[in-house]
Amino acid sequence: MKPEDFRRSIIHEPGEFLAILERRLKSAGSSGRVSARARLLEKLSTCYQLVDGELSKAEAFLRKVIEIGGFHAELFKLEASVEPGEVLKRIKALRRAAVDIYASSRSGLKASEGEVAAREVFRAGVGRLVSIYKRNRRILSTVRKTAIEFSRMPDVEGDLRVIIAGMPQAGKSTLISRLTNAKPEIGFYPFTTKNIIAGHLAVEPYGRIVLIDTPGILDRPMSERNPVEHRAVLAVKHLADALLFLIDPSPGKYYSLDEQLNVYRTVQGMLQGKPLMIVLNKADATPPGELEEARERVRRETGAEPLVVSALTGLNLDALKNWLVGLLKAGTQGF
Ligand SMILES: Nc1nc2c(ncn2[C@@H]2O[C@H](COP(=O)(O)OP(=O)(O)OP(=O)(O)O)[C@@H](O)[C@H]2O)c(=O)[nH]1
Ligand SMILES: [Mg+2]
Repeated sequence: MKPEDFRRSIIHEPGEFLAILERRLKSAGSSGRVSARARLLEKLSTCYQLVDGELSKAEAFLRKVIEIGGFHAELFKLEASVEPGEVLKRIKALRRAAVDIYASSRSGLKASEGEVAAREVFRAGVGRLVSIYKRNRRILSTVRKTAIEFSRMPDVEGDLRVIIAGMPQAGKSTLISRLTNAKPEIGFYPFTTKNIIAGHLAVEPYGRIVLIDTPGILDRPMSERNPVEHRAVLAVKHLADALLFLIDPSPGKYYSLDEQLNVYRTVQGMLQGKPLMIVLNKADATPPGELEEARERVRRETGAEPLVVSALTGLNLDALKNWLVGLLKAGTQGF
């Protein structure tokens, strides 16, 4: 997926589009000494071209979303509450309706007798074209919003995509900023990160690891999740080749170990057996006894050996990096 592909298919905000249409209708057909009928024909054509141009952009966007599928298709559905395929069908139907209105108004205009009759046909044609657009402004507005969101998404192409997941405030953004060139916002409050963020790690000669920072995921059913959490869930489901699950065992943690392990199980269930590492972060801020207790608890409940690190001080980040590089090498050799 290339974010710039989406940039090209951003349609206008509906209010803005209608203002452009109004302006263009005023100026169309006003040059030269042509007949009133020719002027109206030109205005009608301008109106059709503008409406169809906007709809065709929306159509191109939806085709792209459907073609890419996965992450983008689900994110679209989340924003629009309707499948992209359904919206595409609707847009195609609108384009067919627009061309029919244009064709019939055009021949009506040509066949009309006198200026009054011609204006009547013209007004009806323009009115119907504009109302096609107006009646669908809600969904067009959503199409625009989603195209903007997709165009701003980071490039996540690489040889190994690693998602950093965990509950809010586990230290995900701190970790990605330590391991890559990414500069995410790091805050002291949950949901500091609202969108997915990518950082790249070039490992010569094996290739490029893409780390993806995600918003926090709370311990609750999917139906109660907010749109920000959904972005993280979709990234886990569709973008992960491997995953780092961050747990905060420190006394200052926002969420209990129970809650964090519940979210771990949810995330693990979505990964379909892909490589996963549990990372106990904030070792610098956790007393040794509590750290050991947490490590033991993770082992017991997950059967996995967690890696103890501090994203803040850099403790053990080399070991973490080595694990990632190992995965990259294994993947590169496997193909
Ligand atoms: N002591 C200590 N603090 C850390 C460590 N890693 C992160 N923090 C702090 O924890 C807080 C949250 O860090 P972030 O990296 O923003 O956490 P996040 O998981 O991205 O948070 P959300 O975006 O809200 O989900 C910040 O105040 C960080 O400075 C660590 O290893 N040790
Ligand atoms: Mg964050």
